[in-house]
Amino acid sequence: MQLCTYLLLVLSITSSLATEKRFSGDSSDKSSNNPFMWMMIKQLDRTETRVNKVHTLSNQNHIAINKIKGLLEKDEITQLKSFMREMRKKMRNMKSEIDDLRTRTCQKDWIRYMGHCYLFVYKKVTWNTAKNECQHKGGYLVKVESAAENSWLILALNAEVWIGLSDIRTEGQWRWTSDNTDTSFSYWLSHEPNGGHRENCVNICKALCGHNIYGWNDLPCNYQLGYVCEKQM
Ligand SMILES: [Ca+2]
Ligand SMILES: [Ca+2]
Repeated sequence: MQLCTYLLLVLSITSSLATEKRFSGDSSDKSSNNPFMWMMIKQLDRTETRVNKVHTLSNQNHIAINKIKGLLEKDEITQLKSFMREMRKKMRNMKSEIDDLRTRTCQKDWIRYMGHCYLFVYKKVTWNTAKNECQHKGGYLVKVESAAENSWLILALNAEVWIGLSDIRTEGQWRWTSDNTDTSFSYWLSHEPNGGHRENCVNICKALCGHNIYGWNDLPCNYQLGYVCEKQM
C-alpha cells in the first residue's frame, strides 16, 4: 500500500513536470538557464519510464496469477466430479449387495452364521457317510476355519459330531475334505491327535474322549457319530 502511494506520487510529479516542460518552450534554452531543473526533468523522465515498466510487469503477473487460479479451480472441479461419480457407483454397488443379502437366506433347518448355512444332524453314521450326505444336501462336511467359527459351532452342539477333517490320504497331514486345504486353525484336545494309522477322521469330542469340554479328536473313520454340514448362502 505504501509503495503504491509512493508510485502514484512520483507519477503525479513526473506528469506535472512533463506538462510544465511541454509548455515552457525550447528545453535547450531552459537547460542553459536552469541546468539543475533540466537534470531533474531528465531524472524524472527516467523514473517515469521505470515506473511504467513496473506497472506493466505487475499487470502481466496479475494476469498470469489469475490464469493459474482458473486452472487450479478447474482441476479441483474435475477431481470433485470424478470423486462424486465414484461415490455414486459405490453406493449403487452397496445397495445391490444389501438387496442381494436380504433375499438370500438359509434353507429350512439350516442355521445361518457369517454368510454360511449349517445343518446339525444327530443321526449316527460313519465319517464317509456323513461326508456323502452333506454333498447330497448341496454342502460339505463342516470346515472350521477360525476360533470364532469353532466357538460358535461348539456352543450350538447338542452332541459329538464329525467335522470335515481327516488324514486319510497321508498319515499326519490333516486336510479339509471340502477343498483339500491344510488347517490354518486347530482345536485339538490335549494329547490329540493320537491315533496314528488307526484314527484318520476328526470329531468334536467331549465325554467320548474323557473330557468335560469340547475339542478336536481323531477317531477311526468307521465309528458312528452325528455330523455338521456347511454351505455358502
Ligand atoms: Ca491318523
Ligand atoms: Ca484320538
